[in-house]
Amino acid sequence: LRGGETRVGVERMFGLMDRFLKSDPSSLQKDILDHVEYTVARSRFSFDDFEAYQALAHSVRDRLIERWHDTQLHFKKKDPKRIYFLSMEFLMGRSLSNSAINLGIRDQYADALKELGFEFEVLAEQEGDAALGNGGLARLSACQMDSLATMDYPAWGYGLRYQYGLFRQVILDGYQHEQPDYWLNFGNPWEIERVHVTYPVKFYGTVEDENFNGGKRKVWLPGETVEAVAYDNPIPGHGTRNTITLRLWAAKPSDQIDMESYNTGDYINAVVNRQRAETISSVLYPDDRSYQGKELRLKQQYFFVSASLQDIIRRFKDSHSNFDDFPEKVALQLNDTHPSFAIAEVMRVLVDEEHLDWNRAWDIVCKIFSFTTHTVLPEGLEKVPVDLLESLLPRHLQIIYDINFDYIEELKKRIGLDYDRLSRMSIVEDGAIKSIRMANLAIVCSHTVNGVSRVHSELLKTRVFKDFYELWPHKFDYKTNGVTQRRWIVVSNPSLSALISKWLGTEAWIRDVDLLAGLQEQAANADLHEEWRMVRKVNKMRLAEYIEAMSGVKVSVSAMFDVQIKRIHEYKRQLLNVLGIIHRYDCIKNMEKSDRTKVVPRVCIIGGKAAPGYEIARKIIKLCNAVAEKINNDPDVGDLLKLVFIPDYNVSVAELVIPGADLSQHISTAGHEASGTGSMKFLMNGCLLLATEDGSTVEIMEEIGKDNMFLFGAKMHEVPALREKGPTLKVPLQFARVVRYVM
Ligand code: F58
Repeated sequence: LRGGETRVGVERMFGLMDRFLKSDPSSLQKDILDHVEYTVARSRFSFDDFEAYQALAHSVRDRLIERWHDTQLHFKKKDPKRIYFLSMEFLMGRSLSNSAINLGIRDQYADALKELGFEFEVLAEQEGDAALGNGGLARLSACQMDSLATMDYPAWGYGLRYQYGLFRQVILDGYQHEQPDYWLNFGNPWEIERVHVTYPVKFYGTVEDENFNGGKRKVWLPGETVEAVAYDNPIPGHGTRNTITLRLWAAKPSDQIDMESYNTGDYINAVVNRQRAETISSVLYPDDRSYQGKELRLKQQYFFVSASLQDIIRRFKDSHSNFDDFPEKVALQLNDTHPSFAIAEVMRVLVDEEHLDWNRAWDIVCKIFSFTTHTVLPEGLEKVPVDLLESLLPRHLQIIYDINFDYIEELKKRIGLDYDRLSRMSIVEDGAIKSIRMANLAIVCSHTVNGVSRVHSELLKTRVFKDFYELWPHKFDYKTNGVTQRRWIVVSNPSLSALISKWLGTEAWIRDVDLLAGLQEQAANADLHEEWRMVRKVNKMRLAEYIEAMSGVKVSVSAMFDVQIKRIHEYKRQLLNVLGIIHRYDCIKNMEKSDRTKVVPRVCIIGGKAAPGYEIARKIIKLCNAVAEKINNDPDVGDLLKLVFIPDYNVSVAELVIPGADLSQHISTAGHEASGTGSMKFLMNGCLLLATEDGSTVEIMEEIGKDNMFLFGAKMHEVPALREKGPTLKVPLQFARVVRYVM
């Protein structure tokens, strides 16, 4: 796709040489003003920042659409094997800067806007975050989409278009309060509603036996149908015309009318019932360690899986008639267990609808799925109660039972009648609540099982999925997580981006991150150090302003900014960080005045959301705010120590905080963080890491050298003995009361 290959083909095909939109400043200005007038419906002589943002976004979107169409045409013609990335969560954040930069026309837009009296950055701030995800897993999905586009892959992302994204966090009296994130309130110029790309998704009902070809076959008679409508989000690559699609599904009432209710005159109730369908895609579940028994969550999973597969199969059938070719054209990546019903759904479609025999369908299924897991904890693995599945998806339950039957028979041949192991490895868990182990289903049917760091993969092999590893060692692999430098340097730290390009003498690192290593040659260059220091200083000033605006705390930019931003979790140990801050405060208080000059002034910054039902995490937030209140109001300590809790941590806040950080903390208890990706974002912004040997930090340590980071804490093999020993920490008296009160 690079070098305009697609464009040339398309131009020749349609003779559309002059059709494409121009991107010189005056064409852009005309374009923006036209959108002000005709899209936003405001006078071109009077519009505010938000309206200017809307017009600008539509103008960028027009250019995205051109490339997007070219890409679709190109791939339709070439018919390559496509990657389908199925994920319940995508944390895209804002789109304007990212899109304009990837299209290579950000500066042209900035110039065009300047003459109109607007600043590009100011307009970019008008955009709200698309927060359709919880944390690392969801942001990884977003980074992956950017990289797939940039690397010219024919990829599609599939997910859910939640009307309410992750809750907004408001801090009142130090406590977290959750507010709904109705992010579509002001419209979303980055999506295109596809009113004609809709599929029926069915639930409930019964399964009947039907005569077929002299034998019997199963027929599912569903009890409810909901319509899935596609919303397409074009994702542009950088330095290529490849623009891929993130297709998110929204639930709409089906066109099929419940005639009975209408005929019995219960018109109002019939309409209200139809409206209920929309609840399926209405709200993102906030991170919860257990969704057991949550029917809506299950409905969401199947809803997006069923719609996505209908779409994928339709695309395949457009140019193929034999399903044996399916694995040559389709790769399905399961982002954690959440989309695992896709396995049973493909079997159902192939066997019940396409009438393939079971073994042929199974053979196909085993070639198309790959599974990535993002957790370390066995208790984090999803289980679905059989009762619930039986009522919601009766045919799928039968299929899962059948898969399990064949698999256990096969397993007996391989491992003998070791009933303990057979029972551990079974897809069906017999217990007080009989359930389906989604991870087991995913492993059995996938040809690769990916961990997200080397350590994580080792844990999968030796603990979490040990039985499976011993059976199928070839399936287990890992791809250590990464982040896109386009979002985490170019978009969020433009001055550093310019500095890097200047010193490397090229912008090629924006597509190929390995080229950053070229800076090593300049490692001792004092001019580079000075320029970098200036960049950091300006970013710190920007962050200091934000901190003051959000929390009223004035911080000194000459202090060290020590940052821990991530979801609040016991294993991530924000609590340990706060205890460390209390200790630091205590030391300063007890120090001789003359010794205080040796203390490096420090601003500790903590940010993150707690799952609404996670009491301890909520209390950690309260503790943090209570300690901040005490320290920040102690004039005796002044600028030597400050603590700030940044509310409503999200992608945009991260983009602001990371470039201004001097030190960042990644101090999870060793053996608990599957990978961690925040560390990579800080690192590529030149920030020092204070980290435990956990997840991807082990590989980071090998890459940058132990001497270039602050390693901290117990190693994985030391943790069990420490747990056994119990706590040894002493909290200074003056805080013991605060900690006891809050915790
Ligand atoms: C995270 N998982 C891991 N899960 O904790 C982190 O180590 C890793 O770097 C990252 O995935 C990417 O691989 C994570 O974010 C979730 O948010 C789940 C979403 C669904 C509900 C339960 C939490």
